[in-house]
Amino acid sequence: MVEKSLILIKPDAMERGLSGEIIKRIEEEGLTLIGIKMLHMDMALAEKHYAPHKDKPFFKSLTGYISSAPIVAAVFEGEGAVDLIRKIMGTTDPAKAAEGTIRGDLGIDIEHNSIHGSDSAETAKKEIELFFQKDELFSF
Ligand code: IDP
Ligand code: MG
Repeated sequence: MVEKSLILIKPDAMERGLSGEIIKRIEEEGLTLIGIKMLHMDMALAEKHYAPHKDKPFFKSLTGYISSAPIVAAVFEGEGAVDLIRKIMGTTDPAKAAEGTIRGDLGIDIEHNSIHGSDSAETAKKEIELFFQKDELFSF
């Protein structure tokens, strides 16, 4: 199935100049970049985006972190985009993520793990609507 998925390039990656490297790794796997912007998330947007984690002990720290510096939000489209991006990202904790994955190669720790990626097609739809208007997404 052709799907869309949202990624966020997190502050730890932005601060180290890794946005191009991360986008390149996803494009190289055959997915198409159809929307991109740079923004500084405020706490309200951070709390909406991470609402599924609102009862977790790390929620306050996570929302503070994601809103601590400018980030890049991007939408990729392609066959199986959601699962493919999860695979390219690697597992949540960089210490456990495989070599060759974004988190395994570039992540710092379980919170500062360089990239967010949608975890299902339904979540992707909701997340994309939080960050992008319809006319900010393109097709080729
Ligand atoms: P995911 O990003 O791989 O989908 P989730 O479990 O959905 O992982 O967690 C969302 C984000 O919350 C993670 O990417 C990471 O930044 C942060 N996070 C997850 N678990 C922990 C933790 O145990 N301590 C601190 N931050 C965490
Ligand atoms: Mg998640």
